Amino acid sequence: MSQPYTITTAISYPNGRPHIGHAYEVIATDAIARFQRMMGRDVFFQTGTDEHGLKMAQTARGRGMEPRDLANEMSGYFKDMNDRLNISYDRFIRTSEPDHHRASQAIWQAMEANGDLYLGRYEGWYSVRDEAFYDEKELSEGEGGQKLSPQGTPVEWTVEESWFFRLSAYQQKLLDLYDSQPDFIQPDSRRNEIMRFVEGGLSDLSISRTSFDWGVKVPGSDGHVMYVWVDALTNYLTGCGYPDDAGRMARYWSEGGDITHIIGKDIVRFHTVYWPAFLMSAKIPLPRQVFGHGFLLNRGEKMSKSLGNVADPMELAERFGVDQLRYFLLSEVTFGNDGSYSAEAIVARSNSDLANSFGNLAQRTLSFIAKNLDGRLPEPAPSDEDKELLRSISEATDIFKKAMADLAPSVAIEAWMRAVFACNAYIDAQAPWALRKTDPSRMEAVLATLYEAIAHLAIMIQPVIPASASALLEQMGLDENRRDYDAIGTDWYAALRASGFTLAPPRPLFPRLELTEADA
Ligand code: ME8
Repeated sequence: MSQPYTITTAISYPNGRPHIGHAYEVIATDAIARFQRMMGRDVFFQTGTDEHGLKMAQTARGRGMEPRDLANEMSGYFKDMNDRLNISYDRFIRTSEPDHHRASQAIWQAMEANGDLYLGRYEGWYSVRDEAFYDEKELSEGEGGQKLSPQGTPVEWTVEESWFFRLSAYQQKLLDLYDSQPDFIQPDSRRNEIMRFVEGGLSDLSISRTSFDWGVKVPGSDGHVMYVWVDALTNYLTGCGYPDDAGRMARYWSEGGDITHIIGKDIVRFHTVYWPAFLMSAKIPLPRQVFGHGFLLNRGEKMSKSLGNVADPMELAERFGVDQLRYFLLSEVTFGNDGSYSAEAIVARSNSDLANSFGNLAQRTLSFIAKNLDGRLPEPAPSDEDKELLRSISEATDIFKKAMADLAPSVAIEAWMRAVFACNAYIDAQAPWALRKTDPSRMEAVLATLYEAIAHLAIMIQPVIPASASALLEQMGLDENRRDYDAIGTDWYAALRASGFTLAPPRPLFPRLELTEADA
């Protein structure tokens, strides 16, 4: 059986519709999941919605509806977005689902059994927007003396009876973890930030609420619901079969397992301090890595509802195309850093890389074959230059694979793009259209080389632009089980020729995108 690989996104608060930041995270994670599947791994990829907590309860109240109805409505938009963006999730989890309540109560009981929970009284600052408690020393002052969290959101003084988790007991264990597993927090800048925070000392964490009831009930403690982050983080275990399905857990969440959480930089603390502490307490294995990606900014500015600059990913996908949007986000932004998007940038990137470079290469090669050879696949007679081109593509594939395995999609795409340029330089140098009259057999050899090269480029880039790449491979006659990385380096071309396959006139893959006046 192939080696398991577990990968998750954060689960989103469905207190509004998804924005481009949500789309970015799930697209990046999807590309990595697809890549690992192409490497033959048994991937479990989970995403979903985080439906409990005060933020959901307050938003619902503001709209005069029940939290459950708000969650049902909005979660649907997140799921639709995933389906529209071609996200290959294995499970879309909703934290209101019964198996998730069961998992959350089980981890609670395991932490309790370990002696890490106690009943007390919480007095302190809480931000509903962040669903987070803060120490006085972390706060700043905004307009009218309003206290603000480090994220700039308002905090309120909160006093209530609460269960506590003995987080203070985990300081050294966490520091040891960061030490012994240096890749646990990535990128390194986030790791340093978290290490400094933990070195500064940890207070026990309030993990239940009594002032509202929209959440997972605390077992054996009437009137208490779990602090939303306790149940939210547990979603990762629910999807892996915790606590009832030991076989599934052994596969997707085991000691030393290849488990990666992809999340945004604002929630790294929850995933790298609270989460490993909860897991240690409950005696459950830890994930291998937490990767905190950067934020997506609208033309360099933070998106916010009040600025009215929150982009709807569905509109962008509708207008520019799903693969164009995916390609833009993954190539333009170095994974881990903040990045900016704008209509101009999406159009420029898509036209230069996809339409002009790759699309045009495929289109002119394939239509030339369809027209001049009536779709018969040209006969190879590889010269040194031909071999050199194919060798450079196979090298680019190795770089691509390494970069994707290291969670660096923009580096992977750069290697792909260099290989596309190499093909374009080759086609210009060999000028097959000029060979048609002077040396038809050399023309065939050049076209055969290009045919293989283009197929390999399409195979390579599938995790990023899955629909366009597979449409191209389909047109080119590559069998579905011949489209993973192993196909590169086999003699699929000879087999395809021998099968008598004929190429139909190709359909263009990437239309040239245009800006409108509204984009200026
Ligand atoms: O934080 N650019 O949910 P959420 C890039 N429910 N990523 C962004 C972003 C932006 N502008 N804005 C948000 C939550 N994100 C919790 C998570 S996980 C157990 C619980 C990212 O809907 C954000 O960093 O506020 C997070 O990873 C994800 O979108 C969901 O954010």
